[in-house]
Amino acid sequence: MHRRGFLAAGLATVLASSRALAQTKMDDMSMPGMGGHAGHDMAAMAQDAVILPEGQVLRDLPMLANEADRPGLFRARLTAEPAIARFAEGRDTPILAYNGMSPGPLIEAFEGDRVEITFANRIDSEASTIHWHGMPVPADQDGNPMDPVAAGTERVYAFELPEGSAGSYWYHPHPHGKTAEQVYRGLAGAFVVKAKADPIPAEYGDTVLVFTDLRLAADGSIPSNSMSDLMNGRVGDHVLVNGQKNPRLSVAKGARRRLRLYNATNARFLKLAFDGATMTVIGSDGGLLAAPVAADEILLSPGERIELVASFDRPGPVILYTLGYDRGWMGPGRPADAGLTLLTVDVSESEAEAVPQLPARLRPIAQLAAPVLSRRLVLTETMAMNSTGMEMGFLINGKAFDMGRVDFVTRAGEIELWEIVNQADMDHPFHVHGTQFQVIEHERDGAVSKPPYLAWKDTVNVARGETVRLLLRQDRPGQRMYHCHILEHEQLGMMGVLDVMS
Ligand SMILES: [Cu+2]
Repeated sequence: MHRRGFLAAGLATVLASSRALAQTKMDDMSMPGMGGHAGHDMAAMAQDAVILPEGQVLRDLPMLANEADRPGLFRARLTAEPAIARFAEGRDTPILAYNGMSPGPLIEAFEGDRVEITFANRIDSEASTIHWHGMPVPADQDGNPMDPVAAGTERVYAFELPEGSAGSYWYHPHPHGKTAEQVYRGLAGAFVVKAKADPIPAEYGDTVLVFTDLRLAADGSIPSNSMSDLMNGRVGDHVLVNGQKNPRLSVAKGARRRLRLYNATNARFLKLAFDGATMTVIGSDGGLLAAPVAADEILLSPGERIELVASFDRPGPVILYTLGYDRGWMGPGRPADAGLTLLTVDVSESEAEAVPQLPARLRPIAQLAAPVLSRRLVLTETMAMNSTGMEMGFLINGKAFDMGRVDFVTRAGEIELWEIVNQADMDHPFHVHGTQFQVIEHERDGAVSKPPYLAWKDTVNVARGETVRLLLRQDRPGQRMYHCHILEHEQLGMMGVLDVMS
């Protein structure tokens, strides 16, 4: 590995402790040249200097090859290791990669398959794990921070994909205190579980679009988190699609495309729309909806996924772009979030061959029944001065995460109502491990609204001042995490432990 990469990794290790970071003096934020703390200033300089190429042909994510010798088994290796990427002309960028790539290879398996993935951690002197975000895997296979894979070691993650589990999942590290950094340095990948009988016409294809959020310093390196990043969550300078900036896709007029959109950024909210194509939502985090729903725009908060069918009925360039969304921002440097072009689709004048219509019904979704109990989780942010500077805290029910503490005990198979109350000044996308839940209502300023459709989800945005109620059932025993998916907020305490008893 490059010497510069070693230095970056070393600096990151020094800065890693969340307490040390949280206690960084506030005035470091506005001082350029303060090493790792000056991320935003370095980023501002970098924006002048670093230009990423646009308009390359959208690449399909390389697939993780199945090495199994029999049907029904998916067996492979994933290695997390330092690598060098080339995002900008003439600049090497030290990153962390799965099997040498970022995003990591696309994993595709089928309902009913058994999965055995050997994970090798070759990150310099840092523990890691693989968390199978949204997937119904046993607690001891889910890459919890309590189950670290030490640097230089490996382990096997093994689990079954139950019938009915088809959906757009993803994988990323979840080690204690290092999740945010390992993700923004490059570790995230998509895991698609396919249905044996899929109601979406095969003619629509199946295109995975993983959004990540890159910040590059002028020398091509990825700067460490600044104090502003820790407070607000890290927002980068370049939203990438499958690792490319504004790539191009060519389709014929009248074509329909099935798109799986992944927000794999640390903290960037993506309010998305097509200019020149229509969108129909067909799936959420946990698989297909009961029926397709037309949409003009989609808010995809960090950690969320959505499945769409896009219809390209007008020739010419069509763009997938962002609209503005105010998710709350502390201090200066709120990033411009509107008007980013993420993807350009060239729709030709020639007509596509006729394709089947979307079915009116996709799959049944049974509404979860009456809960046996309800829990209230109140999200707050605190800021306090102490002897070493300003300390930020992101809390659930007044407590910061403690790996040795169980916050809630539940029973496998019992339906619970969770009321997530956001009393903070920022939106917090709330994620629960190990299961899919159903959002039943949102409440804001006394006004209660229902979600537009019933869906299986594992991550839901809870806007500032909002209360979200959801029904949830854990089917497998063991300890499960729940947390804010702004990964810097998770790092600074907005996470808890649910112990599921059999
Ligand atoms: Cu948060």
